[in-house]
Amino acid sequence: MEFFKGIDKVKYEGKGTDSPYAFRFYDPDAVIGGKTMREQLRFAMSYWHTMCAEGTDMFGVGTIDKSYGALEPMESARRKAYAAFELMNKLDIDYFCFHDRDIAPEGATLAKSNARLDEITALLKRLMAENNKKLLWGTANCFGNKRYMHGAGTAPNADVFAFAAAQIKKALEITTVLGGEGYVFWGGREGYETLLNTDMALEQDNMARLMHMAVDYARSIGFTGDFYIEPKPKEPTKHQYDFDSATVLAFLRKYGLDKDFKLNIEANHATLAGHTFAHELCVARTNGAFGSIDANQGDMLLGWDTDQFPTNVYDTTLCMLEVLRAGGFTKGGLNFDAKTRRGSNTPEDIFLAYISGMDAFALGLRMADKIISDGRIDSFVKNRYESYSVGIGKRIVDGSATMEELEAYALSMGDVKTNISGRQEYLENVINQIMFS
Ligand code: XLS
Ligand code: NI
Ligand code: NI
Repeated sequence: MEFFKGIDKVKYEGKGTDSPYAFRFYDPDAVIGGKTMREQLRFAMSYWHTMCAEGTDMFGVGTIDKSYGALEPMESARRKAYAAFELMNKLDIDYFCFHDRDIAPEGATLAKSNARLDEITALLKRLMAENNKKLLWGTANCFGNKRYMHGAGTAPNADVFAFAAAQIKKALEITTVLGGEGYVFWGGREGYETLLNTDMALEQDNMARLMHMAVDYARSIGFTGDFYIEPKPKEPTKHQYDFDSATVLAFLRKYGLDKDFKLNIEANHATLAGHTFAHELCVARTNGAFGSIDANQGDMLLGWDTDQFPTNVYDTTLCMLEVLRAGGFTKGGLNFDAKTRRGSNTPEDIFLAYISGMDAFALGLRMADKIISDGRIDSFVKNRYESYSVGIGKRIVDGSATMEELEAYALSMGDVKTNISGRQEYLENVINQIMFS
C-alpha cells in the first residue's frame, strides 16, 4: 500500500533544479569536513509530529488527517508504521525517534498498552531491517495522560512515580530491542506551577532516583546507547526543572549522573530559555556533554514552542559550527522535532517541510565547514586570548600565579595599557562574506 502517492524519492539535484521535490544542498554522498553529508547530519524523522500530529491547537480541531485510512486505533498504528518507512525512504532519512505512545496507542491497562507496544515493536523491527533504517532514540510519553497532571518522576504521588517507572522500563526495553542509539528524558511535566504546594528538593531527588534506576536497568538488559536529557525552560509547566543546559549540568553533577547523560539540545527550547541555539550547544560542548539535537526553530515573537521546521541558515550554520567543533555526532543526530503549520495540512506539505529543513542544515554544514577552513574567525579568537600564552597570563592559566604576585604585577603595570577591539561588526561581516561568496 502506498500512502504518499504521486511523490517520488527525493534526490539531490543541485542549485539549478526547478523541482520543489528535490534537494538543492543536501547531497548525501558529498564529503564535507571529512565525512559524507549523510554521516555528518544523521537526519531523523520525529514520529510524533510527522506520523501523529493532526494540527490541533487550543482553539480548534485537527486539520491534518493522520489516520492513514484506518478506523480502528491499532490498525491506524500499523499503517502509520508502513507510512513512516515509505516517508523515510522517499526523503532518504536514515533514522527516526519516537515516544512509546506515538507508535501504539495506550490501552485500557498497562499490560494491554505493553502488549500493543510489543506488536508494533516487532513490526518496526522488521521494517527497519527491510528498509535499512535505524532508531536514533526512543522515549516515554509521561506527560500526555491525565495521571501525569502533577508530573511523573516528580509527582507528589508515589503511585504515579511507580507507573512512570513501569512505563519507562518498557520504553527502555523496546528501545533496546530496536537497537536504539539513544534514550531521551525530556522533562514533560517535571516542574511546578507554584511553590505553595511543592517540595522542590524531594521532587528533584526523586527524578534523580528514577534516572539512576533507568540507567542501571537499561544497562542490565544490554542497552548500549547514550542517555540524554533535553532541556526546556517552560511549557507545559511554568517552571520546568530542566531549564537549560547549565541547569541540567548542575542537576546531573549534583546527583552523580553526569557520567551517564549527555544533552539533547532543541533550538526552540534554547530561545525559550532566552539563549541562542548556539549558546546551548556551546555550553554542552565545552562541558563534554554534547549529544544530540532536536532540529527546529521557534518564532521570536511568540513565547511558546512552535516547533517549526528550521529554515534560518544563520542558525543552522552556527549550529553546525558547534557540531563540527565537538568533533561531529557520535550516537546523536538531527531529529526534526518539527511540524508543519496547522494551515499546511497536506502530505505534500510534510515533504516540502522536510526538504526545506534538510536543505537548511545541509547549507549550515557547508557554511560551517567553509568558516572553519577560511580560518579568519578561529584565528581572531586565538589572537584575542594571546596574553594567556606568555608571561603573567601563562602563569594564570598554569595555576601557578598567586594573588600576591598578581597584585605586585598590577602595581608595577600602573594601569592596563592595551585593550584591543572585539571587532564584532567586522566578524559578522566575515560570516556574510564567507556565506555569500
Ligand atoms: C517537547 C519536546 C519533546 C521531546 C521528546 O517540547 O521537544 O518533543 O523532544 O519528548
Ligand atoms: Ni524535542
Ligand atoms: Ni519542543
